[in-house]
Amino acid sequence: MEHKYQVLDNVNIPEDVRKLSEADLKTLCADVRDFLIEVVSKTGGHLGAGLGAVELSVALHYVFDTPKDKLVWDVGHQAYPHKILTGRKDRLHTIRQYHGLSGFLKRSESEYDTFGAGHASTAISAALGMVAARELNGQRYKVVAIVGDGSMTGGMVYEGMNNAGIMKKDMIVILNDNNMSIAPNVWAISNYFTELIANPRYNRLKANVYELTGKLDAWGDRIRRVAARVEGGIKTIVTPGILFEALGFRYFGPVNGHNVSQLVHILKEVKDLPGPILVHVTTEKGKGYKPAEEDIQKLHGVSPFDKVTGVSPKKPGGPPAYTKVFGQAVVELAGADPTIVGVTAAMPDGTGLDQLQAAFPQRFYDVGIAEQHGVTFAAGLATEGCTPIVAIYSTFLQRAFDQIIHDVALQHLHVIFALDRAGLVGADGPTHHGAFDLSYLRMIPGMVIMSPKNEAELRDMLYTAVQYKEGPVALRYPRGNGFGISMREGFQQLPIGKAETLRHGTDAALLAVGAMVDPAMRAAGLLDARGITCEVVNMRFVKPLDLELLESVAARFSSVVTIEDNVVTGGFGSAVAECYAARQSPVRVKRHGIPDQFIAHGSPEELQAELCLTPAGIASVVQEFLKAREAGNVQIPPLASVVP
Ligand SMILES: Cc1ncc(C[n+]2csc(CCOP(=O)(O)OP(=O)(O)O)c2C)c(N)n1
Repeated sequence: MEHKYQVLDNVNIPEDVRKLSEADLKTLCADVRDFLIEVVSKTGGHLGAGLGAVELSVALHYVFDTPKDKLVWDVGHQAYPHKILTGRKDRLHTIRQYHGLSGFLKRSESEYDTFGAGHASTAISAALGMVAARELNGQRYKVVAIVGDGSMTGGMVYEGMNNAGIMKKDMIVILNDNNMSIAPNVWAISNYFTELIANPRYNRLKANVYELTGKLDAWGDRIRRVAARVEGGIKTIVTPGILFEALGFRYFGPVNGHNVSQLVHILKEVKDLPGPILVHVTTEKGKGYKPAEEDIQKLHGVSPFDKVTGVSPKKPGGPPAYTKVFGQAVVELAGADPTIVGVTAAMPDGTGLDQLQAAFPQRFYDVGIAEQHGVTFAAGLATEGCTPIVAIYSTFLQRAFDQIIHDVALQHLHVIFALDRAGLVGADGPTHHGAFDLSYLRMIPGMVIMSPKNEAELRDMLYTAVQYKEGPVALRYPRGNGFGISMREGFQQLPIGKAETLRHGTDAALLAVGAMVDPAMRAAGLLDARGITCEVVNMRFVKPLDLELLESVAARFSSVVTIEDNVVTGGFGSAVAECYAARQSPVRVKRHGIPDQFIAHGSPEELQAELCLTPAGIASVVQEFLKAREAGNVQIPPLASVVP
């Protein structure tokens, strides 16, 4: 750290925080905020949420005996200040980089990261599990779950609270309420809170009751219980509901989450209270950094930026992103077909459905961070003649696996799933890679799965999906930009289950899907120069497979390489291998894709290179595969050496 930070320079771990006077905490917060802006302006990463959680992070580590006491952060993108305070400030500049710190919570990274996260709404359940373990093991420590208001739109939160309310064990939930998800939050309960915060009569009464209970330490729990009843009574009179209390939580708040002394005060007060406690903390996303306060949505996640202006250097105008092409195509199709509706789970911008929202607001639904509900909601729409396009990132659709099977596919409902961010996503890492969708969708009867080789094909596939009325269709495409190829007006319907042969060859057939088609073509170019000629097929459909094509390939080639940016286990290559195995074909299949491992974070280029998914990598995999055969390698290698 070149910079001088008055208090932070002497703070490395929470023990150091706890040695500070309460007066120093304010300076520490200012230091953490400055440091966070300084580092993230260079590295890029999540900014707004962390800035809003500075005081909360400091106060929590000040009051609780971490890591013995467990802090369980939801999602994890707000945990940069927590990372700064827990021995990682000197490595913060590596965040989200290859071999650097993770942008989320990661148990293997620090003992202070008690539970891995990246997907929303998990903290209360995980914390409750720790509470149950604590009781079983006869241990004594505090467990605190910190959940954002956006994450409170996820159903798991209520499953966890309901269970906690029944178990009645000591635990604390901090509701970090900044009234924002990534986009403006769509939480019906936020109206209740707005009223709560705006209602001075209730707040005054509440403060009095709270003061009273705080001053009656000597009388212990009994008086607190009576006071709580009084407090509950007041609330029912002056607030529209007592949701959390009904779930068995004692509610405290709202507390100003940027007043560190007040936070420390209330955390000390509730720390030893029995039973489930909820502390409602109001914060501001981007707090203390003007550009982030002014454009919270944009500065949620950022690329490196100028600290003074908050502006990132303009990237050279490249080809349009898949997301944008998708969003535009949805609007065009919706213009012609009034049955089309769009469904997003808290990601209107991220999925490109914001374009539909602008053009046809009445046919756009943001259901919150509620992928499961979103899918079944779409199923309901489909039963009544709507054509729902459910746009959810590949990784988040994992949440709705049963809903896809039970509510959509089993009833043959025409729901279109648009899976953005399929394949390796890069810096967000293992919690966010879209590495599994081909596997988890392929097994579902009646599901049509396609993946475009470029952005023009994405348009045609979306059109094809809308026309195909017989059941669910999934369309998966990668993060990032297309190729900038010229796009014709209108759309072309593709024959379901038909592949496209892009070049002919004699030595091997490379069967590729989606984003892997281009590198496969380039790999074939590299192999040409080495005297190996490959046929390259853009499979287009992972389900149904083009059996005629597979038949023709088997008749002409003894070596087939499948290429996908999905795990090889149960993915596209497995589908091809299953086909050939079913008819006992002698064709040898090499499945190339993401191995059966969780892939760390890094730039897409670094990860592709590591996994041999670049043109050069694919070429070397194909060459090795052919070499083994040419050498007359009749020895059957041990399974452990060939199973990826
Ligand atoms: C299951 C799931 N769906 C979507 C997301 C994408 N996502 C990341 S953060 C976020 C908003 C979270 O809002 P909140 O919990 O209020 O935290 P804040 O950023 O406001 O601190 C969303 C939708 C996710 N992480 N997990």
